[in-house]
Amino acid sequence: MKLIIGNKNYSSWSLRAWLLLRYFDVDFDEQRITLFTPDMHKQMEGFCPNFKVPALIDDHIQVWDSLAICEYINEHYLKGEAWPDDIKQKATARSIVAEMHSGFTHLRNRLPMNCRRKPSSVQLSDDVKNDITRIITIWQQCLNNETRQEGFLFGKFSIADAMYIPVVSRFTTYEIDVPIEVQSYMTMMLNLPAFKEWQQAGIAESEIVVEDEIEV
Ligand SMILES: N[C@@H](CCC(=O)N[C@@H](CS)C(=O)NCC(=O)O)C(=O)O
Repeated sequence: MKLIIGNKNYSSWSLRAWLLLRYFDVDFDEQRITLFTPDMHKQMEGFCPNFKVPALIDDHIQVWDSLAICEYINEHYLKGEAWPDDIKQKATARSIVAEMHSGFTHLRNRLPMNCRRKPSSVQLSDDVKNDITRIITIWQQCLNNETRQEGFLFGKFSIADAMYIPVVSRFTTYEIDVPIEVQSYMTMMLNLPAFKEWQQAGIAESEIVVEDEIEV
């Protein structure tokens, strides 16, 4: 099985699928595309029908889009383990994942993931602040549920954590103020060996995507 990803420093959608595979120790090869270079589409040819990463090739099966990949991995390799067991929790998990996948565009545009960024704050519009407030509310509601033992959004690690890991990275590198329980969750996520592996590889990359280097 091969996962096609973008630059580890910048490609937040790639990180989501990659982290799920790594966290659950699913065996896969990776192929890195250098995003926004003149031959990006040529590198993607045959793998990424929508010319975006991530994409997954598993024998004769092709899956593209981060969420579709997470669902495929969950069904075919994890026996459903990557969603909460409880139907109510699963419904909430799917809802917040969908909210991430289809929304928070102000946050995503203004605060692009940049693992290499030395933490510093930037000016935030009201729209970005609203996205941040909504994400903090989601996380607090998940984390305040006392039945959740392991400290992830739904107790055990799930697709929800994988989908929000780039936000954890962004909140850290753009020095977003968060409540203490949210900070504890973020610290745990940042310390996941799989995330550290991705982050270190991202930091070691040399390509610069100018649009994703935010100064003020
Ligand atoms: N909804 C897609 C978004 C994928 C996406 O936008 N990927 C970015 C890299 S993080 C990309 O390939 N950009 C290249 C382009 O837009 O030309 C997903 O969830 O996989």
